[in-house]
Amino acid sequence: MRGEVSEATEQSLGTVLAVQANFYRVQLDSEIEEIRKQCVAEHSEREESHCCVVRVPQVIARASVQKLANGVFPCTDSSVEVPSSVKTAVEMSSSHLPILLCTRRTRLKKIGQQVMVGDRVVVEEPDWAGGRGAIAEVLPRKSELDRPAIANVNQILLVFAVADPPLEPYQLSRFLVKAQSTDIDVILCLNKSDLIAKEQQVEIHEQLEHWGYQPIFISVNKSINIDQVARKLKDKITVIAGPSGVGKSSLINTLIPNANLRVGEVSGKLARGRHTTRHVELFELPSGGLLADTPGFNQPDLDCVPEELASYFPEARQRLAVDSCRFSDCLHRDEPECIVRGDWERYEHYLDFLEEVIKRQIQLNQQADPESTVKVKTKGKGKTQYEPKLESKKYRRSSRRTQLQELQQLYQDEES
Ligand SMILES: Nc1nc2c(ncn2[C@@H]2O[C@H](COP(=O)(O)OP(=O)(O)O)[C@@H](O)[C@H]2O)c(=O)[nH]1
Ligand SMILES: [Mg+2]
Ligand SMILES: [Zn+2]
Repeated sequence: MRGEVSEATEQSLGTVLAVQANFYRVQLDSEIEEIRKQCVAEHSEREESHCCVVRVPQVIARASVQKLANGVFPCTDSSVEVPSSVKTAVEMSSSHLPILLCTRRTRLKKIGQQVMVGDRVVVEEPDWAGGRGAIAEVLPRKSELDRPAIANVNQILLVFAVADPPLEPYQLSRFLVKAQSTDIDVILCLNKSDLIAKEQQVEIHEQLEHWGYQPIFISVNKSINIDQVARKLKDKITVIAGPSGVGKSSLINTLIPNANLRVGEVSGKLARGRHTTRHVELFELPSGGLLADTPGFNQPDLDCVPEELASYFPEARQRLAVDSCRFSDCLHRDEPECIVRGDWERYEHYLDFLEEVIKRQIQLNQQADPESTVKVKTKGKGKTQYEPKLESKKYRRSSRRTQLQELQQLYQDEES
């Protein structure tokens, strides 16, 4: 993406790593050397020792510390007030890319433009000295996941264990279907391969090949095939998913030594709690690329429409690619001349999941009656969505709080 950065207007492109209060941690695309030069130019009249207090995360690649040591690099003497809950240190990522703590331009707030983790953004007026910047624009998203809320994810790394906890085909199937329904590429990793015999591994491999997948057998403990996984993650945004206890945190800690995730922690219950905000963060892989954890969900909800379910099974997709059922809206149960129904291993899973998504749709339809608070909205590709109904504006009196907020906004706009 280098070259897109316009020097004249002092704009840089970057990726949002985390959202904390009203601040966004943005990793810039440009490398340290380019920015260092700029920093030297800006601060040449000042004493090096006064100008720059190099503050880097405790664990950082040695090479980049040395690079920083002989240069003039970020100092932290900015006058911008930052809440103490927000990290203020100017950070350098392990991949040598600078990170700025950014605010969102008022213009973006006005047009209701949200900034998500994973968003590609234009950062204006970077203040290299203070490590701050302002997000002026959000580039169009290539994809958008909602749980976790991350934009532009390239792939899902699905992690299961071959033992401890035992590999449950039905649960694996559910995660695979859920992942496939996002339209994002899926990589399947089977951890703890140190716990089973080679013959057992071959057996599982064959089974999953029939499902249409090529699993990578790994062991975090014995460092088996970790390099292979690392290569697949290079320069991509990856979300890691899977049930708890399979070794996701262990894997992230191995791939990113400064992530320091707690191993053996059951985060499922807390993360599902109503009032706990789910903290989403992209961790930087030392050789480039970003990785996010999804704190425990063991039973992902299947929320697709019944007609689409079959397309999330490679086995069914294969059949549908070469032939078609008699009815175009076939749900592949007991319809005549159905080419999907058959003796493939996961057909039973398909039927179970189908029942589940049909039940869910009936529930939604019932809610969609005139008395209810949701309305049906038809989207592109014939998709049906249900959205909360809003009362028409003219009958709604704005609350005092809203009035106050509008006033405050007015003042802020005046100031900026
Ligand atoms: N035998 C074995 N145990 C592992 C391996 N990787 C992780 N574990 C153990 O599995 C347990 C759960 O790991 P954790 O990373 O917390 O799993 P998470 O819930 O998916 O994040 C811990 O006790 C780890 O030490 C492995 O490759 N082999
Ligand atoms: Mg974990
Ligand atoms: Zn059919």
